[in-house]
Amino acid sequence: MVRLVTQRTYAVPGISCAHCKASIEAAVAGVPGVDAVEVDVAARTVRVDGDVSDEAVRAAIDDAGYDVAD
Ligand SMILES: [Cu+2]
Repeated sequence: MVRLVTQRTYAVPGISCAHCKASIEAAVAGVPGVDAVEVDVAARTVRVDGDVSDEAVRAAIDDAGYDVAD
């Protein structure tokens, strides 16, 4: 079975500190298919690697209390 591994980056303007980083990374790591998640506090971005649902990642970030900018 072919596994599609993609890398996506989400802009999350509300990221401001290490707490935000930890909260979002923990939330997104729980999404099925996520291989890696990295929050860049300075750039206010969330990079997600894996075979994941875009909607599920957005929902996880939202549930952690942050808005994804489009
Ligand atoms: Cu913070």
